[in-house]
Amino acid sequence: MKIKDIKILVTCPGRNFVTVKVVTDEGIYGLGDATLNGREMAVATCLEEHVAPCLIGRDPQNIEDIWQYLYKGVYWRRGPIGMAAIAAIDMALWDIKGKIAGLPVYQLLGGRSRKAATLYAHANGESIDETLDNAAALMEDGFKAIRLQSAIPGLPVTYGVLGDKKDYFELQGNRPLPPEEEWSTKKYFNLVIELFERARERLGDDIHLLHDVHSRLTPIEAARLGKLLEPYDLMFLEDACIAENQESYKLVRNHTTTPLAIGETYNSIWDCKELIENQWIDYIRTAATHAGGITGLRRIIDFAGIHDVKSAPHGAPDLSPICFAAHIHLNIWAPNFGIQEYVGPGNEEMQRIFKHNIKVEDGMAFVSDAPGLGVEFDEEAAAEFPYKRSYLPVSRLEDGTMWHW
Ligand code: KDG
Ligand code: MG
Repeated sequence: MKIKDIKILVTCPGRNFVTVKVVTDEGIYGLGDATLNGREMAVATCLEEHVAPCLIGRDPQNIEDIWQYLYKGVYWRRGPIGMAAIAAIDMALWDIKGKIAGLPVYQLLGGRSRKAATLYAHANGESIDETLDNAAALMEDGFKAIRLQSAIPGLPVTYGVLGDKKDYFELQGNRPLPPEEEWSTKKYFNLVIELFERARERLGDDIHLLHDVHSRLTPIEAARLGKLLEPYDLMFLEDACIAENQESYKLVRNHTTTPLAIGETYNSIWDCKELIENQWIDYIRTAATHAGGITGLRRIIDFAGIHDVKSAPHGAPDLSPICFAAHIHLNIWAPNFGIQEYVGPGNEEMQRIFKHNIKVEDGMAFVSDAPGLGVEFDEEAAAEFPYKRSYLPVSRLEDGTMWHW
């Protein structure tokens, strides 16, 4: 079997997605997700110009060798663009292998460790009341774990709470240049403690609660927040501070027993090696799309497992349903799976383009038994929604200083 063609398909059904289709000379094809929010065309060009031409004629069954060829064989190792390109090819090759074997990918990984993957949903709001109303509705829908984010009083807009009331999947197309947002740690602290205090009063003690800081704190501020949130028993506090200096988390860890999660921007095992081997974190949030695909993420999950760190893959709307499917296969297999982030099935246009039958019931995702990843991509429908340049916002302190993303 040989790789005959590699198509790179960019579409914007509300937000941009980069999809790779690897076609073989025997008619079997595989799909992969290469979406890198705000840098979509950089990955698409990398694939088109620098990756695809090197793979034509190779045997798609040699997943490991192709992974190593694209990783070790390149002078410029790692980095989000190169690793997203490797990721998409890798996912497509696992998809092909599953189709050849007539088996779903989780069976190729080693089979089931659980019946389904527990999900955490998002409750966002312009006020604490609105956030808690949304959380209560998600509990009614059967979710057992919910991330709470609420707008910060006194700031014009708060990232991640859908201030413009748009749907998650329609946040793009209206941002041809990066919008600028303000951040105040002082105002945030007042809000976040009250949010969790009132959440426990209203939602009770049985529900798992989570929160994403989006890296806006310094290590000592993160340590203080973790400590102040201890009475509210979070499942985890995510991205409490940046960990370019991985030892920052030693400081946070030494001050709090609130579990810590990080990793959604990481593109290789090296970005989290010290965090994991020193047990400074509890959950690793790396995504298959951004860390070298199923092969890359499987390696991180196994490494995490021997250090009692659980997986909690990133599941934001800028990861396509192909990535979601790859995560569900990994989650069903991984002995140290923790929880999967989930923001819903996507808008109507997305559901027309990406078809799969992963069932979400009672706050859990049930894997599809279709061979491979179990996702179909409608190229004609995708062509109706061309790429639109779009950016995430940037963050500045109230005096104008650029701040951590
Ligand atoms: O591309 C950025 C988003 O994926 C990110 O803002 C979402 O932090 C996020 C999360 O935890 O889903
Ligand atoms: Mg996050």
